[in-house]
Amino acid sequence: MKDQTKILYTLICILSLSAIKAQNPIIQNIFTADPAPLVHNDTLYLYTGHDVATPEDTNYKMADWHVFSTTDMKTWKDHGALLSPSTFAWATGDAYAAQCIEKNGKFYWFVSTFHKKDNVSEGGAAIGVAVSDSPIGPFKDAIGKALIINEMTTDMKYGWDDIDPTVFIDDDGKAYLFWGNGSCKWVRLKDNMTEIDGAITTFKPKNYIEGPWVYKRKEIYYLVYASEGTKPEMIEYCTAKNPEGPWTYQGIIQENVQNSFTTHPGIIDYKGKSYFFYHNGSLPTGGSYRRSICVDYMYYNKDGSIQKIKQTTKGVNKIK
Ligand code: FUB
Repeated sequence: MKDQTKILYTLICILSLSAIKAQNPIIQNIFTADPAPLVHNDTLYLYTGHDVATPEDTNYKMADWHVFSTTDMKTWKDHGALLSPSTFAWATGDAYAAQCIEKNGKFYWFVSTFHKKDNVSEGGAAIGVAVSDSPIGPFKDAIGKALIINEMTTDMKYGWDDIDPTVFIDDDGKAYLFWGNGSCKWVRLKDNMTEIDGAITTFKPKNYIEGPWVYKRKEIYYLVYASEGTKPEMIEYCTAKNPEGPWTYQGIIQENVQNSFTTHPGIIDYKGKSYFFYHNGSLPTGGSYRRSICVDYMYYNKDGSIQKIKQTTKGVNKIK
């Protein structure tokens, strides 16, 4: 290559890589976890959890759920804390993983938090749903009670297995709720998105821990989840020809992340590219309870299998 061509080639490489590499973690003003992307009207909205634990804390402290948006995958607008467990009169405790999905012009934000001990539940993790006419709220409790309570599933003998909801609407309009720690559970949702329709099914994909994300691409259904990995979590996946299964294990798509025991997938196509959102603990003073959301490109092989994610987090010097 001539010198000038070499310089031009190097410049093109630097520019194309910096688009995403430069910004991981993408949110640097607060600690965020459990990313859930949604595309609406050419804008990508990112629904997140919010870690407020101190560096000394040894468990989660998650105050509320935030929304960010972008139209260029580089600049992120912070819409603030648009929902918290206090929105739900029946809830108490932390704002665990959540996902917002649109149906017929309404936005349904499925959240995991904890149920008060009362005449409905003995307590434990529960799933609620908030609704709004806009992706950025205002959101209110859609049903005034939890959609899923701990007592509805009994295969896991602890109280925090009913977490991490993901909702998928198939091409025929049928909606499915998947969730769970320790085992993956699913149930059909009625057209109103606020009632379950039928019995809950429980199953255990290979190495499954939590954080399911279900979607369809080119006739293949994908179930991506946080897995046992080498104990800090990894991300593995299954595929199926039907959202009701059976699911076939396909392998690992993301290895351990920097400085966090958990990680959590959020997958979406936007403006012709596929994106993989996840969290790690790479901000200064970060860690397993002070996490940060990152995004990297996702690539599929011709047969629909997913290539390993190349994590481009570099870490930053200070929380901005
Ligand atoms: O953020 C709290 C919990 O950690 C989530 O519900 C899990 O998926 C894990 O990320």
